[in-house]
Order: sequence, then structure tokens, then C-alpha cells
Amino acid sequence: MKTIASYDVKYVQILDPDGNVNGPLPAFANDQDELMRLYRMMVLTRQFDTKAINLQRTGKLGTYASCLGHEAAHVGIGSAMEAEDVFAPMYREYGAQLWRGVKMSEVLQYWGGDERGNDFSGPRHDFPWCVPIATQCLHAAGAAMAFKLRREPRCAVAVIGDGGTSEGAFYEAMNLAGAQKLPVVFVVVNNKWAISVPIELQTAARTLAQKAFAAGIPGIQVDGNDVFAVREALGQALSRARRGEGASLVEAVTYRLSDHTTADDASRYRPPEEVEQAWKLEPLKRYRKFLENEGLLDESAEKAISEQCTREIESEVAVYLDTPMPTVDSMFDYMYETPPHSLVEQREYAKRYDRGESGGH
Ligand SMILES: Cc1ncc(C[n+]2csc(CCOP(=O)(O)OP(=O)(O)O)c2C)c(N)n1
Repeated sequence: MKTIASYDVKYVQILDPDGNVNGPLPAFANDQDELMRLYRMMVLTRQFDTKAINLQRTGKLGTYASCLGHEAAHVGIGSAMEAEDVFAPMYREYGAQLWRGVKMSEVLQYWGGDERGNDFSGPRHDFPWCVPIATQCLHAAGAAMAFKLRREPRCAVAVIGDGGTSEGAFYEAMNLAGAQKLPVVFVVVNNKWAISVPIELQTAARTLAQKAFAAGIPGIQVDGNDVFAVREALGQALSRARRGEGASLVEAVTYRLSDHTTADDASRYRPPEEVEQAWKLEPLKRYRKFLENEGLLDESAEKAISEQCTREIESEVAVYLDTPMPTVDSMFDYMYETPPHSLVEQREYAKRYDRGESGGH
């Protein structure tokens, strides 16, 4: 018997959990302003996350999916993409989206039950949040197919969770991307839990990166708490796609430090020791350490950044709270050009109970 194919899964980590450099630094690390931009966006994302949870707890937001612990993965993705690329997110990639120009007030609007938040004023061509898990991979593959047909040097990036990789849509999208050599990158943010389902129950595969090989595309695993590793791996996958060499999969290994959403209580299924251990690996601490070691960050600079982020968040929250509520019609407006009879009836029914409030959220 002979081996006719074999595959290796490579792992990339550039910054270790203590902030030490343990791999060659990527070229963008020579740009101090860029290093600080990455830090600022990670801080902004974390502070925004805390604020959004507080808004939910005080009844000002419907529900909210936290991104606590995912800052490096998300900011790494956003910073590696070009503005003209297309992002197909799931529902918690705020770090990538804020980098791309989505407004915090839009994120809040969406989670406040106002679909107008999905209509980003920034990256007009990005896809809206996608709650049916894995379908965004097909949207990204479709967009990539269009770029290829139109010979545009653009790429699509889809983000999916570990749980989402059990869905058919994920395999279908990768298969199409492999067969058609599409300019798309699938990023699996493996945060170890799909609500209460741990990764060990989700799959018998040793890595999620290896799922790429069956589709004929490269797969790589990176430390998802290391912003350098994520950005570098994404950058390489995007360059490859732009050169016409096709799709890739990047598995970013991280941990969900929060509840799945504000409607979840992770303490009911997750061992506290595991969470405690995960906090030791969290992304901001290690990046802060790196910047301090480089002489780029000290206590006063950190305080200034934090205060600036707080001001920015407060002003975005004010925009959100002052936004007049959508009309009842709005949830029916964009479904069909000619709505079916059942929806016309539902619209009339809903309007009967419209309290006509317009005072904001
Ligand atoms: C097609 C589909 N099935 C089930 C659900 C319900 N659901 C919402 S989130 C979720 C778990 C997703 O876990 P994972 O893909 O690991 O992403 P994470 O939320 O952990 O980032 C499930 C099953 C859904 N939204 N869509």
C-alpha cells in the first residue's frame, strides 16, 4: 500500500501569551502607528462590548452577542482586508467591522431590534449580520464568484464559528471555492463552544483547519489571541486569492470568555477552571505587554487611549438612544416587492397594535 496524499496542518503564533515575540515579525510591525491602531481598535472593541452588555442589562438593548476574547481574531481580520473586499460576518465580529467603518450606533441599532442597523453607512458592499449559521460562507463564495467573473481584484472573507463547521453550507461553500478557485477566505473562529456544545462533541477532527483539505484548499491554524498571527495568516491568504490562486481557510483558535449571548448563562455548562485558564491567554493583555516592551505604551498613554474610546462610545450610544424607533411597517418593507396575502394581513394586524412611539430607544 502506498500513500497518495498527505497533509500537514501548520500552526502560527508570533506573540506568546506573555507578549514575547516567538516568530519572525511581519512587515507591518515596523509601522508604529499601525501597531497603535491595532491596539486602539482592540481596546475600543472591548470597551464597546462591556457597554453593550450594560445597555442590555438596563433594558436598552434587546439582546447582544458578546465578542469578549475575540478582539485579536476580529481586529486581525479587519486590518488584513482591503476596503474594496467584501466581509460576510456572522453576528459578533465587531472588531473587524469597526475597523472597516461600521458604526457602533449601527451595531446597537441592530441588537436594539432595528433592522436599519444592518444598512451600514460605512462599507456599503459588506453583507449584513448573518444569524443562520454557515450561510454567510455561501454568500461569500457567491460574491467571490462575481469578482472572478468580472475580473475584479477583490476578495470575500467569511467568518464562521466552530459549531458552524458542522453545517452543510460550510462544506458546500468550500467545495465550490476549491473547485472554482474563488478569491475567498473562510475564517473559522474556534472559540471552543457552540453555545453549550464543546468542540470535542462537535467534531472528531483534530483541527478545523484540516477540513479545508477535502475541498482542495489550504488550511492553516493560528493562535487566535495573537493579533499578529491572525493578520499575517489572513494577509497571506488574501494575497494568494488576489494572485488568482484561489481560496483558503484560516482557523483562529481562541476562547469565548463571555456568555454566548445575553440570553445565555455559560456557568451552567462550562467549568470555571477552564474559563480561568482561558483568561491567562486573552489577547489584549499580551498585546499590551508587547507594546510596553517595545516602549510604545505606558500607563499614561494607555489611560489616554481608554478615555478617548470611552468618549467615542458614549457619543455613539447617544446617537443610538436618540434614533427614532422604526415604524411597524419597516419589518415588512424589504421582504418582497409584492408581498403575499399572508404578510399583508400580518402587516395590518401589527399596525393595529402600533403604539406610534417615536421617542428613540
Ligand atoms: C442554521 C442554524 N442552526 C441553528 C442555529 C442556532 N444557533 C445560533 S448560534 C449557534 C451556535 C453557534 O456556535 P459557533 O458556530 O461555534 O459560533 P459562536 O457563536 O460560538 O461564535 C446555534 C446552534 C442558527 N442560528 N442557525
